[in-house]
Order: sequence, then C-alpha cells, then structure tokens
Amino acid sequence: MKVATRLIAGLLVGAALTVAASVNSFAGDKQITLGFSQVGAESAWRTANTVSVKTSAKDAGINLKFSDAQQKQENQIKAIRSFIAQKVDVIAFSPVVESGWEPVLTEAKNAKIPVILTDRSIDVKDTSLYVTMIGSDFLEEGRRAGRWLEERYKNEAGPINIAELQGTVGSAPANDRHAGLMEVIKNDPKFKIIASQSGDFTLAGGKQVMEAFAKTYGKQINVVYAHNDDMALGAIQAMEEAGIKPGKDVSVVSFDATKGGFEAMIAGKINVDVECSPLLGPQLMTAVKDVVAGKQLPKRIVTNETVFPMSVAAQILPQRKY
Ligand code: GYE
Repeated sequence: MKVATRLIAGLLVGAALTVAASVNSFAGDKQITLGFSQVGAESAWRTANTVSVKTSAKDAGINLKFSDAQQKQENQIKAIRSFIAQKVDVIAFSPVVESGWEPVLTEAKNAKIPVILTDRSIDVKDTSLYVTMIGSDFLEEGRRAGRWLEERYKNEAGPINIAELQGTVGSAPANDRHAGLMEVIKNDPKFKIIASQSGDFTLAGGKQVMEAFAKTYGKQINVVYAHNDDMALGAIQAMEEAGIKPGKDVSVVSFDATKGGFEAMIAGKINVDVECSPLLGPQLMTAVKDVVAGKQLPKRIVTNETVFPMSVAAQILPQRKY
C-alpha cells in the first residue's frame, strides 16, 4: 500500500472506531431508573437519609422513583411489586423488618431486576436475592455502646439497671443494637435490663414508653438505652416531667448522633451517642451504576462510624451534617 492510501485507510478505521465508540457510550448513557422504597419518616435520621438519596440521585443523573412505606412492610412489598411492573432498572430499599422478603424478592429476581439493600439488612437463606447491602454494622454499634457502659461503671458495684427503648420490632437496628449490648454485658452480672419496650424509633413513642418506665421503676433506673436519638429525646422529656434528671440521675445512651442528639449532649442530657450515618445516597448511586454496568460488587458495604461522648459534643457539632 502506498503511504497516502495507508493514511486514508487509517483515517477510515479511526472514523469507524469513533462512530462505534459514540454508539456504545450513547447506549451506556441511557438514563437509569431506580425504584427506591423508604421505611418512612419516623426520625431525623430517616429525613436525612431521604434527602441524601434524593440529592445524590439527581447529582448522578439517575431517574428516581421514590416511595414512602410509612413503616409498614406491606407497603414496601406493594412498592417493590409496582417497581417490577414498571420495569425499573434497579430496585433499592431499606427494609422495615428483617423477615418475610423471599416471595417479593423472588419476583424481582425472575424479572431480572437487581435489588440493592440500603441501611437495614434482611434475613433470607438465599442471598442471591440481593446484590449488595450498603449500611452500618448495628451489632458493632451495640457493642460500642456496651463498652462505653462498662467503662463508665467500672468502679461501681451495681446493680446497674438498664431501661431499654427498642426500635421498631423486628427491624435490623433494633435486633442488633440489643444483641450487641447483650454480647458485651452478659458476662457482667451487675448490668441488668429491667425493662425493655419498643418506641418504634419515634420521639412520641420514646416519650410514652419512658413515662410508663418512670412510673413503674422511678429512681431504680440507672441507664436509659435508647435505640435512636428521637426516642432518647422523647425519653428526656418524660424523665424531666417525672422529676428525673437525664444525664445526671440516669445515664442516657443513644444512637445516630444527629444534630438533635448533639444538642442534648451539650445540654448534658445524653451521655454518649453512637454514630450511625444516614448519608448513604452517594454510595448507593455508585452501586446502582456499577450494577447496571455489569460490575461485580462486594456483598456488604459497611459505613465508617464512631462514638461521641458528651465531652466532645460542643466541639464536633458545627461539623455535623445531619
Ligand atoms: O437509627 C433510626 C431510624 O435504620 C439505622 O432507623 C436506621 C434507624 C435509625 O429510624 O433513627
């Protein structure tokens, strides 16, 4: 081939490749539709989580179909079925409770729609029913709280009576924050859980349950172990109305580390707040894109978190994002 002919041939091949590449990226650029079923709007954590999911979908150019289950599993099952019927590209959801997901997730699998779990895990034998689970390690959070209690009471003989405000019955954070605590305190008989009831992760629920605890146990309670800040804030109101000083007469242990939790720590009413980040949106959108692109994802993506004692609250609050 002469030089000029070779050059022309080269240019033609190059042009063909460019066309092919642009066809490919066009196909790759098709907007992804994500169906997301949220638990509800029960807490400050949840509100921050919803904002995170919505803004990061927008930033990622993902078309989001958002559905609020009002803390009912049946509503989530309906939402997932409707996402399947709409043939969304990916389904993500934060499961209200751990059990009972096999039937609807099998329907999604049969429809070849990948499912990503965020925030709360589920209890299924067949883990191929979901691609990955993005969220906190609630068991470790419970252990962290337990270790704080051990340290706090290491020089006291006890008994140390704990009143527990549980989250939503059957939810992963309620199950695991309880189990994590038990794992740490079970070998130390001075710690006793004298009362345990669900306040459904809401402020009103926490207040109501604490009113009943205060009536029955009064000054016997040494520790209030609230599974989230909203319930801790409700319990603080109930204690104050019952003449008990939260943070002083009673140690208040809480989870989430929201701004509301920090303000209560600064006021001396929550003694320790175990962090749980709701800002899962960006990681979720990356996972959604990766799944659509056919990439292999790790089965578990764990969020980075820490523990904030009351003493650091004033210094840290200005940096808190939720
Ligand atoms: O701790 C609580 C919310 O699932 C981690 O749900 C979440 C929990 C969070 O209502 O505030």
